[in-house]
Amino acid sequence: MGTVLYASREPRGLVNPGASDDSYEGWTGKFSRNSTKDSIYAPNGQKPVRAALVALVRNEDLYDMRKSVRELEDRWNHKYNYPYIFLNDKPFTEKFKQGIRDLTKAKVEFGTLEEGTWGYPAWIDQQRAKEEREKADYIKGGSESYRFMCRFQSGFIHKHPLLRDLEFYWRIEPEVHYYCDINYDPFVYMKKHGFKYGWNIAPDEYEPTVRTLWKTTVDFMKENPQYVADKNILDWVRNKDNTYTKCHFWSNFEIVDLSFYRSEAYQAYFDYLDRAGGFFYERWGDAPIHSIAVAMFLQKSQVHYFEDIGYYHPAMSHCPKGSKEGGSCVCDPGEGWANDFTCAKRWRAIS
Ligand SMILES: Nc1nc2c(ncn2[C@@H]2O[C@H](COP(=O)(O)OP(=O)(O)OP(=O)(O)O)[C@@H](O)[C@H]2O)c(=O)[nH]1
Ligand SMILES: [Mg+2]
Repeated sequence: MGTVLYASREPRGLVNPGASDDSYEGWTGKFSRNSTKDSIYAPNGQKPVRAALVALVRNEDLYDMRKSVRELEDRWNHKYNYPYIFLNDKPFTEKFKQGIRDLTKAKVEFGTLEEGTWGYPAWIDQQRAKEEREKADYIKGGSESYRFMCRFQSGFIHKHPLLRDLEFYWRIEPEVHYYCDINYDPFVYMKKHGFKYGWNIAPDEYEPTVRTLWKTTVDFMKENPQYVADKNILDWVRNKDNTYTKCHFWSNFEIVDLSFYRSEAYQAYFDYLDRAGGFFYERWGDAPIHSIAVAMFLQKSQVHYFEDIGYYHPAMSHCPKGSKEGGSCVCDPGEGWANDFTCAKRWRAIS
């Protein structure tokens, strides 16, 4: 066994139901299960957690998505064979489906979005939305489809029929990298520890995209105090003077107990935001929305920082501490220190 860098925080010998020969040894350890044959992790076997890797994606993202799937398979899923679910606002082409299926022996499902989950709700003033887009001189500011995407990922993805039976999802995106081997089952890890939300990189949001998100959230909390957890994590998103820190978990990587998004509290919050119109009059992202919901409705002990997972999404990366010695990682330990970001430090500082 190699050096176990996270021994104090990570479980040793995590036992999966029905898989007593599968022991967790941290990302530097070896996968000690002897054979996948007939095990719960066989491609068509029932997994210990009802979970899937899920992406909303366009047909034209095929090659960037293939890169992500290839790495996920090589670094992790070839041993675990969790299913994939791909969703699209347009029907997937045969080329897309085959291009993904060629990369994995796990089950892969493809779905299109349900009516009403992509586009404008009736109360949005589309003329005003258009004018706001034309003024928005920030990244993706002029994009209408990006806003549909953020609204869908905030309020509807967990309700899609293909996800209905899932307990957990791991969100994936095109063009990301998984730098290190992952030698355990993060779904089992989350479930065993009662974690509802798992994250990896936490930057701060660009203010012009969320001008009134915090004010709207404060109004929501005033009107719905019953939903706010007693031992919440609001200090991560709220400064002492009640302004917004803009800290958010980067949702292009997130592992989530979907009962959290399906909860009455989360639904009420999404509905409130949707009514306020900021998906269209500003450019509210699903990342700050998920994150504020985590801060309001969960306790710190229900949220896991996957510091051990080396990860890159265009613009930012996280290279785990000790990755040089770890052997399997390909990131440069001198770069990608997202865990030194202000919001990651703030996370560690709050109780
Ligand atoms: N089907 C579909 N998927 C989309 C659309 N827009 C974005 N997506 C997907 O939604 C996810 C997030 O979109 P991205 O464009 O990656 O947004 P981002 O991560 O904020 O920005 P990037 O820096 O460009 O990656 C990705 O998986 C995209 O493939 C769309 O119009 N249709
Ligand atoms: Mg992206």
